[in-house]
Amino acid sequence: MTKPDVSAFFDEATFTVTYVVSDPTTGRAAVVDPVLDFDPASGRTSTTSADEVVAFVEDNKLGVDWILETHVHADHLSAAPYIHETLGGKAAIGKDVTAVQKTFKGVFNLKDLATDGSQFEHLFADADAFSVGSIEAYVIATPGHTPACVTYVIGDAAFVGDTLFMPDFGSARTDFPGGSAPQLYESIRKILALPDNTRLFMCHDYKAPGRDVFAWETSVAEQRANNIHINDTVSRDEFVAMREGRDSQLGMPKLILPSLQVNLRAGQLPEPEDNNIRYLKLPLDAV
Ligand SMILES: N[C@@H](CCC(=O)N[C@@H](CS)C(=O)NCC(=O)O)C(=O)O
Ligand SMILES: [Fe+2]
Repeated sequence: MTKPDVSAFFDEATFTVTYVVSDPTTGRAAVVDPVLDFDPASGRTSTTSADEVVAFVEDNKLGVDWILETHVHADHLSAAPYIHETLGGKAAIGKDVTAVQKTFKGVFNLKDLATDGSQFEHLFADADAFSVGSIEAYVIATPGHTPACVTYVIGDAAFVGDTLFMPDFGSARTDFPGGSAPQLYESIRKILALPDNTRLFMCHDYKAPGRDVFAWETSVAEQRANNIHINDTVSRDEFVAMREGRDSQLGMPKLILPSLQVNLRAGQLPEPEDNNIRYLKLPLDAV
């Protein structure tokens, strides 16, 4: 099996990892979870982070076929539209994005938001196959953190989104609307059933007690042996009790309200008003 080249771009402002995954034989590539920088204090967006990805793709003469979102992110704005404009590629996400759109259409009162996922160019169902150049790839639906979460398996590499984090940090939270700890347990067991030497690429890293560098790559074998939340000795009930306990202590991500409004539309910013300025909403006492 050809192994894809994987390059990581870490955004320290949101602890998010963007990946460029490419086929060394054809130069075809996918960009996973691109970030649009956003400063909530000033309302300014910038493409500094995304431009690093663009420069890397151009310098290495790669061709982008896919822009893959692992889920509707609640902690950063997606740069999928910017990547699409500059590099091309089809923006794709799990088909259950429709459930997330239905939930938040109400919260944000987005009367004209289509809730059929049509803002994305492709919707993936569980087990759908695709390819990155000559490398075979497929999707595993891995809900639990959100209903639309998917894992992309590309050759020997899996992009797990918010399911597992590094072994010393554990797993993703399950307290967002439509989240479920029992579902996350089942989803993680599917990832851990991949071959032991599968490379696993995390969507976030927050460091961990005793570790002062960021890290985002591990393997199935390492997770099964060492993950502090879910390894081969942890039962479903133990995981659910731990996860729900921890979730009840967590504050909301800093950028959840801006992120959802933008990411529900595949990263498109709201249309400008008649003064040519775009606005995001801040729903009070609703989330
Ligand atoms: N402090 C971060 C928190 C982000 C956060 O809640 N991350 C989610 C993924 S979107 C998570 O699963 N965190 C796991 C945890 O903190 O246990 C922020 O404000 O953005
Ligand atoms: Fe997330």
